[in-house]
Amino acid sequence: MARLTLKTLGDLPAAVARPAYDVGAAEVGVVHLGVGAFHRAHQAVYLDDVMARGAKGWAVAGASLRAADTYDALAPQDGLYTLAVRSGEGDALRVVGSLRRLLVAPRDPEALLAAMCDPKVRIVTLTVTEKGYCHDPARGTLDEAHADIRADLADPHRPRSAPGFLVEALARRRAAGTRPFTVLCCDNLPANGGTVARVTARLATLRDPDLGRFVEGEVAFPATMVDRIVPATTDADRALVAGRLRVADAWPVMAEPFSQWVVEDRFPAGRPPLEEVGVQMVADVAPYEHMKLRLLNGAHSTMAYLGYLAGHETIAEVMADPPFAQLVARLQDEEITPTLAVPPGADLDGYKRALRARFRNPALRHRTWQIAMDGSQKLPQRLVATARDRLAANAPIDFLALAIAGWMRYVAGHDEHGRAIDVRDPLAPQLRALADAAGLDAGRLAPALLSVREVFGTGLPADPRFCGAVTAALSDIIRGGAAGAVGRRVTR
Ligand code: CS2
Repeated sequence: MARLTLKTLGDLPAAVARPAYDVGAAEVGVVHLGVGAFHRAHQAVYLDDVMARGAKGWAVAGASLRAADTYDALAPQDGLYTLAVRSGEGDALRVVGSLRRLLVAPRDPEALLAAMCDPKVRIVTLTVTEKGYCHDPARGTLDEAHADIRADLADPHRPRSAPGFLVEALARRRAAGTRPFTVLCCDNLPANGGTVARVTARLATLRDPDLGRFVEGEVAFPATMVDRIVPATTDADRALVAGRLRVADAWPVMAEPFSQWVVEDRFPAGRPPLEEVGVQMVADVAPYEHMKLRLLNGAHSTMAYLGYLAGHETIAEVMADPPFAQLVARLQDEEITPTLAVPPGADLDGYKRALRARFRNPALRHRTWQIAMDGSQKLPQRLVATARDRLAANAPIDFLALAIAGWMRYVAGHDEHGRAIDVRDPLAPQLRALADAAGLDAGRLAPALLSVREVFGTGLPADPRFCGAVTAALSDIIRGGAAGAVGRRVTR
């Protein structure tokens, strides 16, 4: 079967949407680090829309910081790929053209640095996942002991980490008299702009205090809230897309219809007209971020751990299990909502109703195991911070504690039938060692895992209300199973 390329683009069936601009002539103005499925279903689509409206100079050079698989799949396709939007009504297909260049950092770090130093590049966007910032998730500061950070300090001109590439490229631009690019973090970190600014400035300072002051004073790191559910692409998805395109696409991306991007409007080097394509340009992203991280991602992680343990493969399956659906609603309504500073004019009830409908989307097949990954990096902002706010208000944390206990039971490494769980997490070895030493005994396992400072910080584990609630929930899960514990908690 022929491949999707600029040459075959014109022969696609009429039902497949395609770029409404001259793709071959598009010029790069954005370098993206972490060119995975989420970027390709989100920021790259908004930029595709911007270019379709006639704005020039905003195509993307997308870099992978680790594996070459995206390059190997998309370079032979001239960077073209399909976005399949999945809903109960079927799949709507669209070929996206904004990704004009592909790079693989470990293969050729110089090529990526050269792209980042191009004066035409005005923005560097990032989706490198939470762990890609090499930071301490509970404190939001650079992890100076991180192996990649130490390597980047030892050999700064040949970086490995995302912060290492930012610092080296900013240093080179400064030396060349080119104005700095704006750094736009599109990951689900709390206060993502400020966090990435802090991490990057700290790394720069460790290299050279003067460079640190430059990053702090001269580089903009606007905050963003990004939202679109994008499950990992499967071989069945590839076959389905090829059947519809009548050419092969080695790596299409599959997404839900919903998409939201809220961006702090602070781009000293200029920006594309994002407000023309549905992006909300605002002065303060914080309330949007809180609402999304806590209500969506907090519920996601809750369903991931407890749902996986109860034998549910996908989020839609979890939502079809009535006690779980009740858990999600009560967690959101009773424990998360009271902690939120609501965005101006927001209809919170409508937002939550829409969220639950998104979770129920039967066409998505979003796996609980996928969301369960990297819990140590996600829990602080998704669940732990909410529990901290609740306790500060002297309010109960029954559902939050159950979710956190679900994570503990999951990272202990065996499911309820004794089968090994493939726990993916940068702290997995440490979590596993703590769990093995404690055994499946809530009175020992909960305090052992609560001692992981990167997740829980130092104050909360010492609070008997927190420790007590988590231990009781964990004990319930260990004794009666996750499904049993959820059922008992929602009928109480
Ligand atoms: C998910 C997110 O995998 C996860 O941790 O919770 O990727 C989620 O689907 C997105 O943030 C939705 O915007």
